[in-house]
Amino acid sequence: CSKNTLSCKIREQENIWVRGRIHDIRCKGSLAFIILRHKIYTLQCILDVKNINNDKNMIKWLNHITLESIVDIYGKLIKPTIPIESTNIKYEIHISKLFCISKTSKDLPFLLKDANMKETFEEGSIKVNQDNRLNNRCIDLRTHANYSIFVLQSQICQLFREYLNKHNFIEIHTPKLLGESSEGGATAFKLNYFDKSGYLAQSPQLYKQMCINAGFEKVYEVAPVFRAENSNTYRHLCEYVSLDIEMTYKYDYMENVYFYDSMFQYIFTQLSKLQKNKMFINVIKEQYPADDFVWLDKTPIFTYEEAIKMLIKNNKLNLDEKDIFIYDMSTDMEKELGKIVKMLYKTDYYIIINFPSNLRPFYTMYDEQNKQISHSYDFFMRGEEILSGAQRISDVNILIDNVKRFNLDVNKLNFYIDSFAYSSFPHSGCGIGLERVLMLFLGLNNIRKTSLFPRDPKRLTP
Ligand code: ATP
Ligand code: AMO
Repeated sequence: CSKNTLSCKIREQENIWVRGRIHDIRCKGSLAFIILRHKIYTLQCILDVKNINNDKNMIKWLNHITLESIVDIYGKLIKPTIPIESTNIKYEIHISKLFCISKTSKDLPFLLKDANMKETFEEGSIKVNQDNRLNNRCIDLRTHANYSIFVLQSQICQLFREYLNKHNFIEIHTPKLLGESSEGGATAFKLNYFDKSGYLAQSPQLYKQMCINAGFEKVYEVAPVFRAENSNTYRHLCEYVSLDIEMTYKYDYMENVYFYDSMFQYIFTQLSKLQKNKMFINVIKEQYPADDFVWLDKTPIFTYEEAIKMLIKNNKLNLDEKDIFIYDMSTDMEKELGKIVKMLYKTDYYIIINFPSNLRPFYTMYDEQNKQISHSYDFFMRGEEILSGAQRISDVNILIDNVKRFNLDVNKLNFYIDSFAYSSFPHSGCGIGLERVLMLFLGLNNIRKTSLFPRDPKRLTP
């Protein structure tokens, strides 16, 4: 194996070369103790002037070397005779040569050992506040937890692609510069597009459906979407990565709901059962302790009506049953429901179907027996929405009626509506917030922790 990283497997007493950052350094007499860090690994390296021709200048030089500088260290790998207390260090290197290959030339905004500290609810446990971290995200991303978070984020995308590719989906890339907003005007970012105005895509909704109308049958996309959510909540971003699916069905849209569910079952299982992922999850939990995410082999599915009745029965909501379909479940109520489901079913993951039609977007199909009810669904993790979707209206006349009912301009949506006029397969789809899935899987308290360079109303850099 390559010997230039801290993660390679090497034998004791072997001469090795490692490259990493100086995490910490302590000079004492003729000895220097360096903690070298790379990704999630740390290694103690000891410099004893006896091993370098008694050259004390080396210790003087080391006293001036700045934290986070990158060094190459050559030496022998030794198992310490006395365990190094309160660390997970199992080996150390006795240094024979050391070269600085990139020096930190600016004062650090915070120390990495502080940024790596465990965060609990106890006062004073947060050594580096979130703004300081995000203002200096490039340094913040060096922590063990952050490295692990983004390895897992990459894993989720890979598993999502893997599952869908296995089922013969096509990966598509829809435009992000649009002439018309895809989810209604309120949360669309407007922009100048030469002599016209345009919008940043809030979702690939209209385009993924047009791909179905083109006959693609099953499509998915992994791409950023933009929402002008002018509120600084812990779970909304102005730009997030949307995992979108659109697919046809044979008889009933519920076929697709079961398919999305089996995809999540696959993602959760691979995320938590694979040994390499377990290691990253443990590293994250060391910094951000949280209960394990639990789910059942058979996911509970409730109708909106059943969900509201559960809240009423458990005295969380005071509502007349006749008003269920004019009631919009708030985020707080969703969380209460999450607690009830956890108590009764011992799961953090469940599905709600059949939301009131008036709460869903214009392209959502309603139940022909009862138009108040829509053929829609949301998936929840720890009481919070991670997926939203529905059977789509595929009849062009119903679609035009609905566009009008939502006070939208038919002319501006003609490019989309026309694709239905030339016939449309029955289909449904969903959008999934990648950062939300990861935040809730890990039980983190803020979506900014799972966004590489988060965008919120106050933050456009770095
Ligand atoms: P989701 O993104 O989960 O689909 P949404 O975009 O539909 O949610 P709402 O359901 O309207 O958003 O709101 C979800 C939650 O976000 C609210 O219950 C509230 O906690 C928070 N929120 C939304 N808008 C604001 C706001 N303007 N100020 C503060 N909090 C807000
Ligand atoms: P919706 O608007 O509900 O549906 O979004 C789908 C999922 O995206 C995530 N999400 C967000 N994540 C971070 N920051 C935000 N501001 C934010 N807003 C939404 C949530 C949510 O469940 N076109 C439909 C999907 C479809 O029907 O196919 C849509 O975009 O996890």
